[in-house]
Amino acid sequence: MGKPIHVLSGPNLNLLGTREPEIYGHETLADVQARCEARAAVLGHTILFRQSNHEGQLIDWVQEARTDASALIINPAGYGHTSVALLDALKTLAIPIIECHLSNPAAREAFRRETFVSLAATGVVSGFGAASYELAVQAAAGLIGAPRASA
Ligand code: CA2
Repeated sequence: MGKPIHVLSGPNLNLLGTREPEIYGHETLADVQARCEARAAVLGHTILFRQSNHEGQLIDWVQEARTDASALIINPAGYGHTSVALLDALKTLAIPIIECHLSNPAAREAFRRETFVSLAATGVVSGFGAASYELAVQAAAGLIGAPRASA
């Protein structure tokens, strides 16, 4: 089997399922992880699933993905809207990058309509709740091994 697909989730997503279910759904991050692992298994891939509330930790994990991952899925949460440093790290990757959001940020407050991460992403999946992560795994699996288009 090849390298795992790395799945990163950003700040506050450890609390998923505990508030704002009308926006983010009732499932916990452990439920989301189980969905990703099941979908990846069907597609012949494995998952490394991690969450952090810390920008530097997420950047360290993005850098790790340069050598250890076949693709990167990232829900940057609030850092997507603020972190040039995360964008800079993502731009060093030569593997597919899928940006993933539970909600559809484009349909919410103006400050959520832009993410720095999108500038480095191969593609974006938003608005399908926990299924966004599964769809991102599906998309990543389809891209692994394909040459990465550059902007
Ligand atoms: O829709 C998404 O996945 C977001 O990345 C979630 C972020 C938000 O800042 C982005 O604009 C869109 C917020 C994550 C909040 O985490 C939660 C904590 C508890 C319950 C639900 C979500």
